[in-house]
Amino acid sequence: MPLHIIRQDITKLECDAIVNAANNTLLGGGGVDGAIHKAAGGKLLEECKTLDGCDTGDAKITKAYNLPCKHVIHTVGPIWRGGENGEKKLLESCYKKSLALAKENGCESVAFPLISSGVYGYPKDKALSVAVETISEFLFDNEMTVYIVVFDKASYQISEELFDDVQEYIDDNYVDEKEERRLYNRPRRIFSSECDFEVGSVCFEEKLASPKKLDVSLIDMLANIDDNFAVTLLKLIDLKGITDVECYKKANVSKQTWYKIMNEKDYKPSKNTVISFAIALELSLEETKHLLSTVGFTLSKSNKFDIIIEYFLLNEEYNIFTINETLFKFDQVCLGV
Ligand code: AR6
Repeated sequence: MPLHIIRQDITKLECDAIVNAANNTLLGGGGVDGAIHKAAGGKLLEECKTLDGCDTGDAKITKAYNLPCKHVIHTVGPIWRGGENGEKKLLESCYKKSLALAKENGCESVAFPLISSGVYGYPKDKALSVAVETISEFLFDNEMTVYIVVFDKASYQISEELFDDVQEYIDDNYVDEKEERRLYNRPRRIFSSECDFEVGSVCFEEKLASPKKLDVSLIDMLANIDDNFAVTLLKLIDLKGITDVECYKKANVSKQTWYKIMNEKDYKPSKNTVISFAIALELSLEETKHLLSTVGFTLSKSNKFDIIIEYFLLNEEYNIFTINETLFKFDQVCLGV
């Protein structure tokens, strides 16, 4: 997947380049800068001394010495001074310049820490949004795997309002497996008075999901067609009027996965990939279920991941990165993995 958000020590990553949140001298410091210099060894400092420092918002590249990656890209983030002093532009520039350097140097994978979000005081949620937006924009025109490395989970915050909303939705909808079995064993008539569906599957979903009006037009158009996933996907892309590339980029799915889906007859995409496409195509809940069914998947009430996806589909929130931030916060696998 082109953009991963992971929790790791960046000095341990074996990608082509890691990015260092440095200061203008490039001569080392605390935080991630200190950790990178320590792990790379003294030769990194020797090379940094030859670089003549670095302006805020700019980036420079060195070798990685004892680190498991090949290069270190040093960038200098802005110090947070309330947000009205050009901090956002400078932070965006850090990501853009670092990605441009990575590209120039043939890097296929790059890992960023959350620049400026430590000693330099940039609020972590805002720093994360800038990182995600700037990197996604770059990935629309470039093939690269980019990691945003979040050191501690506490530093990773989706807005409190969104978190509370999703939590409430999970609480209202989550059916733990034992509880589900117990309820399913109850006599059928308890359910039949509430809806006409079969006990044990759809009934539960219809009853528990918010009764939002669903757009079923695409479902109608696809009804009774026994197409496989690739064919259904292509039809949906046409119906939505976007290009194949726009679709897989928006789904945060790699070009390789796209080619496999389209060219390997027996290739079965993961549930995660199918949902990523559903989000990219801005499908409704019903349409998503239809797409999932072409590969034999469904959404379940005993799976937090599924409930979070359902929440976003019902709320028509299709920003895959917001969804991924939320999944991460709830300890679920992110989309596009
Ligand atoms: N791996 C991944 N992320 C880390 C690691 C690690 N090993 N260590 C810290 N972080 P900071 P800044 C996270 O303070 O705010 C230095 O002294 C950390 O949790 O390293 O840009 C420089 O020399 C935080 O979210 O960088 C500069 O003087 C993020 O990395 C100044 O600090 C960035 O925190 C730069 O400050």
